[in-house]
Amino acid sequence: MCSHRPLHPTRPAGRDRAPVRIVHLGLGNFFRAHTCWYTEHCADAADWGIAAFSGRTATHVDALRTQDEVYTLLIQGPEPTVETISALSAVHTAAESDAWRGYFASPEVSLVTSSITEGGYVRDAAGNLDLTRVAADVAVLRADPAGPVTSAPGKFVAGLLARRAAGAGPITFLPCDNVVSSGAMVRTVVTQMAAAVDPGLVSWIEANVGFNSAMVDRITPQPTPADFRRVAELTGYDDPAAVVTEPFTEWVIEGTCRTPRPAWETADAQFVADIVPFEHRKLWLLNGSHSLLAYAGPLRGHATVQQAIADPIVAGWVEAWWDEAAAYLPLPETEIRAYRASLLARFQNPALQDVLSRIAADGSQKLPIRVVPTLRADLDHGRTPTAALRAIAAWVWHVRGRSTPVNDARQAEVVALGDGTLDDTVTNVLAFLDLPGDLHGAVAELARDFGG
Ligand code: CS2
Repeated sequence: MCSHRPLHPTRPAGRDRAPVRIVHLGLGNFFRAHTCWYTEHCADAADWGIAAFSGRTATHVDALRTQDEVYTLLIQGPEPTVETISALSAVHTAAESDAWRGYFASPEVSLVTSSITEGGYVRDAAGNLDLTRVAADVAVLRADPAGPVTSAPGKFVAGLLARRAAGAGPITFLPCDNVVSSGAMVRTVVTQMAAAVDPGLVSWIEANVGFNSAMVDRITPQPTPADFRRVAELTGYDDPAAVVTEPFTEWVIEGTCRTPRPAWETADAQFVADIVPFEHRKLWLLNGSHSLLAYAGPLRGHATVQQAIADPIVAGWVEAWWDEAAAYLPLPETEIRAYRASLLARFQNPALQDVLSRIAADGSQKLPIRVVPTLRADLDHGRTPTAALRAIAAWVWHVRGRSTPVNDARQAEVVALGDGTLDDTVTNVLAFLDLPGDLHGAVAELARDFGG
């Protein structure tokens, strides 16, 4: 008897590859749980295909090509459910630069989305493009606009050079990362990269390129072997490109896009005039507590968000952080209460195992936007920001190598912060985060409270 078990997911009937009108950088799990999910579910999905490029590696590209670019999304709610996502029309490795420029040169392509993490935009501490780290790409593009580049700003500018040369018209950037004012941020790095490569491109960008900010939210851990097994049980096939996520999802986009976009509002994305309250609510309450958990949790022996939040001491630290940060959110008390309750339930989701090392990565990029704003606001109001300082104190141990290994966009500098005594590290960390040195005593005491 031969088995009819399919080997992998296949494109569902009626979901042929849609024409590519979105080019995306960063083929990670979050993108496939979030942006692809919204594009899959919008009313005009048949008109909007995504061509996605992996940022650095070729992860998932081969698997996705084998299975018509479709993959399984495992949604871990009270009951697990699976969906086949078919919004990808093409996938490419980071090295396929001709294909990248080809999409930009196509007038059909209207949007550039990205999910490349905070560090992917290659900014310095002041938020400008770090020209020293993109110098090689600048040199390549000056010599040859079709030359191979590796940084995201380099790729964006290579794409725009191709678009200008092809006369393909306006285009819109819509970044999907956890940063503040993401549209303005990308405008800055793209414009600064353009100025370094070809100053004439700057005015072309001003005239032709839109940049929208967005707040994105869907907790998307690394899939575990048990998740892959669950996908196989529920679908009958193996899917090495499967993604695991939670039921909750949110996408809030600021303003109107300069060029056509999918009707994402039909999939419950929100379009708002002012993104800032949404960004602050998410970055401070969700991501801020995530970072606190990521650095403090391992000091109490926890490896996942779910384990850490089940520890009453850690949960108390999270609640204290939420009290502190919520004071600066211009939102009704009831809304904040409901959001906190929903966060707690999301962190407790027993079907997810969100490893803290995932969240601990890139603290240099995350703490300044997740924790430091509340810390400074408290200082300005003459209050002691104990919960924020506890997150910093936990990071002190992290950079000293006591919890999960350091993995940071500014690796060498961050590792060096851990040199010397604990007091030295506290001094280094405060200086690195541009915080007042007179916080030293409070941070050192909180660090010692963790023990060790
Ligand atoms: C996490 C986020 O990686 C991190 O630091 O805080 O990936 C978080 O899971 C998402 O922002 C949730 O939307």
